[in-house]
Amino acid sequence: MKLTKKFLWGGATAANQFEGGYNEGGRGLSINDVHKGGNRNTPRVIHAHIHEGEYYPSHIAVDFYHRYKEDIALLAEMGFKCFRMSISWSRIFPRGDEEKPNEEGLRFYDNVFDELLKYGIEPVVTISHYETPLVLVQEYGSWRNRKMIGFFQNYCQTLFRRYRGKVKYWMTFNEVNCILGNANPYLQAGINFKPGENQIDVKLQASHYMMVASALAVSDCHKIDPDAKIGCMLLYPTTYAATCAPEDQLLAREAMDMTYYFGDVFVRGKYTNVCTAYQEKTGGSFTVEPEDADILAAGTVDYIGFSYYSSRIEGAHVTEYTGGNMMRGGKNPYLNTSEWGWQTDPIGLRMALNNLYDRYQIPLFIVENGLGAVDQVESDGSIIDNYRIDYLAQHIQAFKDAVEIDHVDLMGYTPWGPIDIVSAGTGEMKKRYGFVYVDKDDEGNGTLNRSRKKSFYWYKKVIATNGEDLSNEL
Ligand code: BGP
Repeated sequence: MKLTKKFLWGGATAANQFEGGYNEGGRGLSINDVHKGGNRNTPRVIHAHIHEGEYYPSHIAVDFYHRYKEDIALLAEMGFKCFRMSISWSRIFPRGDEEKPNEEGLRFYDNVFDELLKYGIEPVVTISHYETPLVLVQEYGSWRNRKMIGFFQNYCQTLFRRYRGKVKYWMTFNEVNCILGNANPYLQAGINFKPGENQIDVKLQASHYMMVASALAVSDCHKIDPDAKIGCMLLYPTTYAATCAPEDQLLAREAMDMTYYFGDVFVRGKYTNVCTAYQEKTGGSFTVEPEDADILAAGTVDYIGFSYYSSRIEGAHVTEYTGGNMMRGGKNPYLNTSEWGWQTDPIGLRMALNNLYDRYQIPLFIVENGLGAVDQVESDGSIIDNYRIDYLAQHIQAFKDAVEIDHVDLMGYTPWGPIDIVSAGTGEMKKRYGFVYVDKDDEGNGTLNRSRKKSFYWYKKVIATNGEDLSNEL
């Protein structure tokens, strides 16, 4: 099997890290607008409101809001077949609980989709990528509250009706499985734990409401636009046992339960034994309404979108841990790490594709992958990012192997941040993933001008040859 001509080559972004224009066009605030920047060693701090004089990376981000035409022209120049982006929920519903949407917000995305389609680039849209409207968090407690299902459903129906025929690929919640693994699932679920709260109950309840909301979105999407496809989005942390001790094998298998907890419900439409066993093990409890089982069963996804950056190990004697933003694990002595401590493991991507396809047998879409690195601008303005080319070439080879040798059904590949954007984990700018450099630093200074890196020309060649020529020769 070869990659087909329909293979969706592209790149991926999220509004909160890319778009900016945080107080323009009638937009309301989202959870990320009060999320300060940090760095490798200093975690990002969450404020209750905007503090005058403080720098918040999402406010301007890299200003796609005003520069979308220039940016899309650059994507088109690379030959993109698709572009993954997210819609800022509070641009469409500024508070989140209104009945009627903000027309100016809807119009902005019409303009973006029209611009993409002008070049034959398919929009791939995440409905909620790390930015719940702030009012829903502060007045309703976010996904602790069942009312969120109705607000989300209204938001989704609005999008499906408005963009019917323009958007053929949707995804519901970004990396939703990180709710269970994260100490504080602020980005995924708008939840910042209160003192004394039963955290596992809250996590299971929020997960349940989000799974019901996601299933309703799938059913509504199919009804409103039968030609569109809608998937879930999971972070996939390929996990190896630290040793061949059977106990370590068991621990490695169990470490994946938090991911399959969501995958099973999204794809199979019910809580499987993995899910009920996990609930029992954690001792958590949550409320389910009688209609929920039917909703979950009816709203199963068309494909699985997933992010893959690195793998991890699990076992009884793991003592050293890796870097990572949403999920961490044991350090693998056979792998090299990035400047942020993320392990590079292309074979782990081939494993991820095989594991997911074996288990679910529905099409897969790699919607995030890449290397966050510091780039050096040379005196002539060029940026020679061979490290990024190496990383991506190895991962592309790995997924080609999964398709060509293992016969996995893969729809496309959208590496993270094709144009440099703000880091979700640290809020930094200097952690760059792009083919296009953006002149901005960690304090928000810079012209925001765009320039092409060496990888820009390399990725253009990769797309033009449908992944046949991965060499670093240009
Ligand atoms: C994923 C998120 C993205 C993105 C990416 C890279 O977890 O879905 O939003 O940012 O990781 O991580 P970071 O930005 O922390 O380097």
